[in-house]
Amino acid sequence: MTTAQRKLLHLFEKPYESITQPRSGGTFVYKLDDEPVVETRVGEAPPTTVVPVRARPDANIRNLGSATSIPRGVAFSIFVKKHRDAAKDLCDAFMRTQGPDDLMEYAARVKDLVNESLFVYALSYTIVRKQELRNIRIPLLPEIFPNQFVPQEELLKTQAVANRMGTSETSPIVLEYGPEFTGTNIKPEHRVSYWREDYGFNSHHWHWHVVFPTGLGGTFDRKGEIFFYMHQQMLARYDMERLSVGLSRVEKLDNWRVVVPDGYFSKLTVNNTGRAWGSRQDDTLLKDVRRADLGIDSLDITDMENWRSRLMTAISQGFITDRNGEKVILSDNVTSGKRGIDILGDLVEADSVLTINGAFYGDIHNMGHVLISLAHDYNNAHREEPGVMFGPSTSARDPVFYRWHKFVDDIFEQYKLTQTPYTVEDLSLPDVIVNRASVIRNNEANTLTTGFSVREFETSRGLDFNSRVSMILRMTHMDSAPFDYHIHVTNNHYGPKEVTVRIFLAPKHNEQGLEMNFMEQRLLWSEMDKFRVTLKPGANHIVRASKDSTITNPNEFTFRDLEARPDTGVEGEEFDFCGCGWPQHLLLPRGKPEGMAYQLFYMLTDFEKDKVDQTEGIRACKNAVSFCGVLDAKFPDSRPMGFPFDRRSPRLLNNTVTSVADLAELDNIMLHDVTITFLNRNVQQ
Ligand code: CUO
Repeated sequence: MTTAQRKLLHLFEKPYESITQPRSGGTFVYKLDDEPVVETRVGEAPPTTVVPVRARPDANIRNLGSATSIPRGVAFSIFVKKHRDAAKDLCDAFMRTQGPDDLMEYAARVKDLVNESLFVYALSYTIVRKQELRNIRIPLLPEIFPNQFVPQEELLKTQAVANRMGTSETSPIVLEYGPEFTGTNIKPEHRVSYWREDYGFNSHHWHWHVVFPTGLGGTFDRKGEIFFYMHQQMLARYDMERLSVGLSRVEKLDNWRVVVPDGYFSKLTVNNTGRAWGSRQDDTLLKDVRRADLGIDSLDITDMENWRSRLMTAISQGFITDRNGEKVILSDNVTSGKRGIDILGDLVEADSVLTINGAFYGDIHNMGHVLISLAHDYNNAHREEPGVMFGPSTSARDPVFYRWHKFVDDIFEQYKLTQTPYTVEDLSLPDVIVNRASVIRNNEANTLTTGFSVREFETSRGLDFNSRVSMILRMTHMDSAPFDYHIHVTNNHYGPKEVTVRIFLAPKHNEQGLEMNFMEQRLLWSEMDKFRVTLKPGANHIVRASKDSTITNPNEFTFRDLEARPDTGVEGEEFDFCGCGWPQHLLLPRGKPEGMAYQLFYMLTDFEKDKVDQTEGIRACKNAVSFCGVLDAKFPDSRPMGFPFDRRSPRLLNNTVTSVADLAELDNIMLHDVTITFLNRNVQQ
């Protein structure tokens, strides 16, 4: 019997080809009962798995609402309202199905009617959100859309090799790619392309936007706040990479009337026909956008400036104005209702369903992506596709993404600076003392290493080309050697004490080689892990493996992994799986060949204060809760995201904290130096 996983899995395969085409090297076919079976191509194995798909009178254009309004073959983006509306209609239709077979049949019937990227987005969204599909996994994005990760020129080379192969040859065709990507070091910005163009990082960003969709409705806990926090952490980590290659921290893009100095040429294609993403020359001026063909009738830079000034007015006044003209106070010190940062996140992102007053505060973040992505052809004079900034699967490749998000983050930071600094009470944990802490790798303390590893994907899954042999993309990417945290703690309580352990990493020095004060270093602290421990009375030795980090997702599945996967019930590990998160291989920043100084910060807080009341039976996500939350449940930490670095320096016993070392004077906090050395060789474990 064909498993539910396989029945849904192959809907992700060959997104640009007809549903009737054989998949998985010709061994799998969706057989539409009103269509003949398509012959497999010369040399392919005959289908061994034929999945019947009944006619569905409900799966037609009339029932799909606006889902068919985005043409096939063009770029799709949830940053555009018209595209979001199409996504909502398709997601709603998929969500109305009952169980995997029903979804498979419905989706198979509509697949060739809707835009390919929209289809994959909506199917992924449905699998993520539907309770009964918790045991279904989504394959890695580079296998679904290799064109969004590797230039088509490279992919065509492998197809040419396949075409020349004799019928008796069986070994796979291998394409090596990375870590040198789209440009040369003539442009300093390309020094960090190994990170910006990382497959796992871009897959994570796409997946995050599937888990937290814009404007699709649904219930989410602290969605606006997590939008702020996850993107703030992307920036913190990007800045760590920049410092490690001798670049200064990213600067916000807040003047939209002067040229954008850095261009970007992705060399990627929007689909498999060779239609290229637009590119941006160095020193391009942004322009008012007139692209009705993309669903953007009119977007003026003046609109953006108005929205910005309204947002900044709201932050400085401490309240926003809702649609009825009523004041809504912005404060993070609330005991019920939404925090100010959460309201602001919904407003800035902007989520058209959750935003309190979209008509007044606008759509600044989404439209910034659009404005930048269309600077090269703002009025469709050249019939060019948008640039990669257009959508979440590709935008973070472009250096301007970080400049844009730095601007977005600055709005949030302006707000955060209005909040009362944390007090000793907020920060301390009486009778718990962190005596010492360290990280250990190969019996060595506080010396960590990074380098490269290789990951293989089958690009033949996503290409409109059936090859007898597998076409493998061997992608070289950054990686780090695993390590353990060791934390020695004394619990002076009479009984056991439940605590949350929070671990952050930041570079020790700024661009000038100087140690940073608290406020300068504040935005560089990158969350590494956050977990709960029960301390026994007296001495405790906590050991935590880096691979267990709660920001990362160690589960990346290829088509091949999922084909081999048995069908399982929705219980135990299956139920607790929450496949979203930062790529494990980018947990550590690169560091320098000669070693680079970082600091690790450990803070223990009272779990009684941190915990939130959850309804019974929620998933216990082991991974990635810090960036992805827990679906259908409350975010499992009551503190503001980014705590304790999300506000200005606290005062401790009448002394203002000037550096993080001052904060580490508290017994429940520990700070230590760590050196990260980039070895420039394979560190695969
Ligand atoms: Cu993730 Cu702008 O929100 O890219």
